[in-house]
Amino acid sequence: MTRGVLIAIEGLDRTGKTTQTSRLLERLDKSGVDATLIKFPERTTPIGRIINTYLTDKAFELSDQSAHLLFSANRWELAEKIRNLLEDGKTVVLDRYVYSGVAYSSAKGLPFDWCLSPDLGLPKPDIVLFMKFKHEDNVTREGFGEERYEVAEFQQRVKTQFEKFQNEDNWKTIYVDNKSIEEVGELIWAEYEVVARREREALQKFTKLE
Ligand code: DGP
Repeated sequence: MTRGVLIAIEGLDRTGKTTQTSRLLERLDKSGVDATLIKFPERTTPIGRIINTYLTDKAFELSDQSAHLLFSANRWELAEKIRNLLEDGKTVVLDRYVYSGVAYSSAKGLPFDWCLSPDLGLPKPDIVLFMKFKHEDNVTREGFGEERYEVAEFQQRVKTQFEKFQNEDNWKTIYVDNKSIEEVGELIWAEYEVVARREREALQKFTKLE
């Protein structure tokens, strides 16, 4: 059996990640692919509940370092589940992952490498789809909500940090400006198919060697 595909969908707040991850799940399901969606932060775990309070209650004080380590610990809470699903041949779609962890905390001024280190050892995605507005105006025009990080100026700094990953071998940028939900969905699906085909071909080669 081939290992399942691990896909992470990343991006700033309000780029449509949640809409696209659930559409991707539906399409995988219709295509007969056994897939699971995991959204980070996973707010229902013991650590996730603290993160939820941190995000929604601005009076809840936590040092930036503590907040960062909680977000990372939240990913580690789910790491074994992700690994087991992949080993069972299931595809796993992540709505945010390590890259959000590093981008949001380093945007606050914490050192980039320090931010990355607690996540080292987590399952590496086969592909990271970074949803992004090409034109900055589209970020600031979007109305942000009430949560802690939903401030346009901060989002710009997060974007700069995210872009430091753009030369990673598993990184693909999806531009969302002026595209319909369906058009963005097609771009994401095309990227998924490339990775899924690569996994199948790798398995065939391996089988031939046996
Ligand atoms: P979401 O549920 O996707 O809207 O995320 C909630 C907020 O938390 C959002 O502003 C992005 C931020 N966030 C997500 N993951 C992390 C992380 O690992 N570290 C930090 N510092 N912030 C994160």
